[in-house]
Amino acid sequence: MSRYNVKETEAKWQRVWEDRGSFNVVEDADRPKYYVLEMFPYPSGRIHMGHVRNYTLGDVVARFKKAQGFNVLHPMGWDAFGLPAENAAMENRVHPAKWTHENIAAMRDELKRMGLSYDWSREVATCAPDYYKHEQKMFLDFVKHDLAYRRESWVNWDPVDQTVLANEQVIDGCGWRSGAPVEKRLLPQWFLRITAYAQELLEALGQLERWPDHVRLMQERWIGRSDGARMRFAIAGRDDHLEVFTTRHDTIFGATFCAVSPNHPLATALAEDDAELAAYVASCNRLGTSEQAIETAEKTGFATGLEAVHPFRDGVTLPIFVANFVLMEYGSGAIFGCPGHDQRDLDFARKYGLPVIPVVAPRDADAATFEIGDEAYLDQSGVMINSDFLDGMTVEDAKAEIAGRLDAAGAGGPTVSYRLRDWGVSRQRYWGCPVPMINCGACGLVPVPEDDLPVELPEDVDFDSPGNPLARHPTWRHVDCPQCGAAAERETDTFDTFFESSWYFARFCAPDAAAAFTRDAVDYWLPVDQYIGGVEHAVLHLLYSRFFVRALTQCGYLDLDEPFAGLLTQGMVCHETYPDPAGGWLFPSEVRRDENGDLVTVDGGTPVTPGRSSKMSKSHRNVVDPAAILDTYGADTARLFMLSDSPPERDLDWTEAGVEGAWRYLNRLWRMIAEPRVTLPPPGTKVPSELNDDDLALTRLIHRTIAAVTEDLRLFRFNRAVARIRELTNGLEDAVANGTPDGTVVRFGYETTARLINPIMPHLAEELWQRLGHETALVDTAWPEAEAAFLVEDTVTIAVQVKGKLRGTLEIAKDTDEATVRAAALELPGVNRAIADQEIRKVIVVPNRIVNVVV
Ligand code: ANZ
Ligand code: ZN
Repeated sequence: MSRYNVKETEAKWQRVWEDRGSFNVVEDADRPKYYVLEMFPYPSGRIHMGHVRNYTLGDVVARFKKAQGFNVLHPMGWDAFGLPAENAAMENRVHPAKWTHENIAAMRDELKRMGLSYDWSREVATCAPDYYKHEQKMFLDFVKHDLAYRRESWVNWDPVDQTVLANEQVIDGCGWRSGAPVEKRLLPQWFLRITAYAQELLEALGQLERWPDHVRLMQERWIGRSDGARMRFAIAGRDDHLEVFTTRHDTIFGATFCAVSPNHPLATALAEDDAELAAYVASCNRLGTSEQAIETAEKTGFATGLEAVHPFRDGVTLPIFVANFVLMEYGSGAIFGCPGHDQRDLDFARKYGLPVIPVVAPRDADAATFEIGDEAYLDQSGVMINSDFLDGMTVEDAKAEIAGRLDAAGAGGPTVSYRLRDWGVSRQRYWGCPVPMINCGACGLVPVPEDDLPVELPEDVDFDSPGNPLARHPTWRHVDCPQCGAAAERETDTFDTFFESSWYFARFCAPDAAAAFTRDAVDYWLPVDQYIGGVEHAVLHLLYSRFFVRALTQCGYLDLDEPFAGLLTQGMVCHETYPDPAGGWLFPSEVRRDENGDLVTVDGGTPVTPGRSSKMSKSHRNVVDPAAILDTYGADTARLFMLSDSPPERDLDWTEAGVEGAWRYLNRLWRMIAEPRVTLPPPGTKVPSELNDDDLALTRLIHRTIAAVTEDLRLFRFNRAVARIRELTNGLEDAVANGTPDGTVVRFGYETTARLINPIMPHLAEELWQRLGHETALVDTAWPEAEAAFLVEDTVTIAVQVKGKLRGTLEIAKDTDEATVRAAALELPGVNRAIADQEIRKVIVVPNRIVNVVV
């Protein structure tokens, strides 16, 4: 018996595919296109199991669609800018470019060993000037179209990494990488005007039918549309007013205070002459701007001494506070507080001794005695009370009434606010795309002329001191102003790396084009038909990309509605954890099973009690290195295991036993087909039209498997597809072991198996196909098709009723004639008993379904 030589076989087929350029594609108007894309990786140095799962899923889709006749674009590249390269530079004294390129080379090798069907000729790395120069031009176009701008802005400042953090990079008030408490700073920052598309980004979610609901919901929440009203309060004794945003204008008669954000212009102005207020504002600003930081902090306020004039109650004024819970970047940065109907306002009112006036009461409550205790009354189904002309109205009607009156008085009116903010893209780091702008003392901000692009990163930088190496570089930033020729300085900020990943999918359509995109190519390939990646990108990356296709369409680069027509978010790869008896955690490779099957440490043999399974992570050490799996079992086993255990959206538990199971199955297939126990007729021999019962049943099983696997793959039910193929394997093995099946049927079964496993285990499939005597590689062979004639169910189950009551069932050949069905039904013992000696008046036969005997 020859053994299946995984290493040689996998390397051999990878060479064949590469030599033939099997996965290199060009536009072809005569064939339907299919663009499948996995989220490209950050070149950290090694691929991890999350990558293996992600790329395996994509590869199955790509190979399946290719076999089905689609012109499949399946590219791969590198999201190559970012902080880790700079940190490596600081820790290991290696240049970020060198570190990145070495990592890319190592990871590319690993991906190639997985046998992934990429068109490697399209590989891009976002850190290449040839890539980022297009992004610099896009940015200049965004500036021209008012989609990019600079303004002073409060930012989250990480004092250790010396950089601005996006709100989502602040976790529990600390920097996501450094863990240091985040501070607030006011800095000039570049922004992309994503808010210009807030409504469109929200509405278009409805058309993304092939996106998971939970991702659409997350985006909807992130955009956060609120329908409310603007309301203007005069400030008593001053020629000035305060504008607030509210979604509960119905409660205006319950307002007992107003509050502004610590960074509201009013607070800033007052703080100039009020040291105590200035100190309060400064203490708020130390907190960080993230909503989470603000939400978890204790709610405090500072009474300004100013009073706001109630717009509907004569002679009533409300104290104006500066309060730490009012966000400058939402609504208008100011609110009116209604303690009766907002918990936060209630807590605030109790703390500062402010009145609480209920203005909405349950329908059955007595308006005169209804009171608010420790909990605000949030229900909006009650009636208005204590509210003058609103009394007795529903909340909804009261809102409309107030909005109308505000509008008529020129004091506000209905408005919409979004939680979505403009996207701050400035980062004070070296390893990113330079912002192509120049600061001139005379001309102000001057764009770098397009002919001077790209603005390349200098290579000679030092990482010995914290902060931005670009700002410290002795010469790089000094340039002549392109407008007036005077000495000027370059912008030293670089872009957020989400900038590069917002358009890479379009660059893959023509990665060598002189311009960012080739219109014919993007028009042909886009949108991406199927995008696959982790749910951690459900909001930012996907929303930014959706914004980008709109912005790029507006600037004339593309003509596209949405970047990704279909989205699959894969679950995590998990593994048991192993607490180290000596403290900390053990790697799976550091434990083994002893003679009794108990877990012990590899050195020492100390017993280990396994902990819960959780996402593979360095901190828990519950990681398995894909390279080791590829060395031991090869790519096909890893791929098979990734697919067979759970549906792609679910988490998957990586177990040694599971991998071994996959390995055994692979070898079983090899033995069954490469060393057949029956003599197979030559390839191309047809299955005869007359078959005995056993051969007919086997033929049917083969066709049914083709149909089912095709449907499962279409719907990404990969685990079910694997289960079906395994059933076919069992059927084929049984037939050969226990009978004398026709050789043509067996060949048909083996060939079908090879073709069906091809997207999953492509190396083994090619090898088996070749052993079966085929000269054309499987990669160039069409997907098998089931013949409808073999799919029909051969028997049906018919219910037999007497006077409407079920008395028995009949297993009978499908489409049996009525007389036969009737006779068989009347012979059933249960039916006989029910009829007894009554007279049969009628027998109704519904073909293939039911028989009803009327007595
Ligand atoms: C008065 C009021 C009375 C409110 C009441 C609520 C209940 P959503 O639904 O999330 O949009 N608000 C407005 N601007 C704010 C800001 N910049 N920072 C903090 N809070 C702000 O929330 C809208 C509500 O949040 C608004 O409605 C406002 O308080 C508050 F019984 O106005 B409301
Ligand atoms: Zn100038």
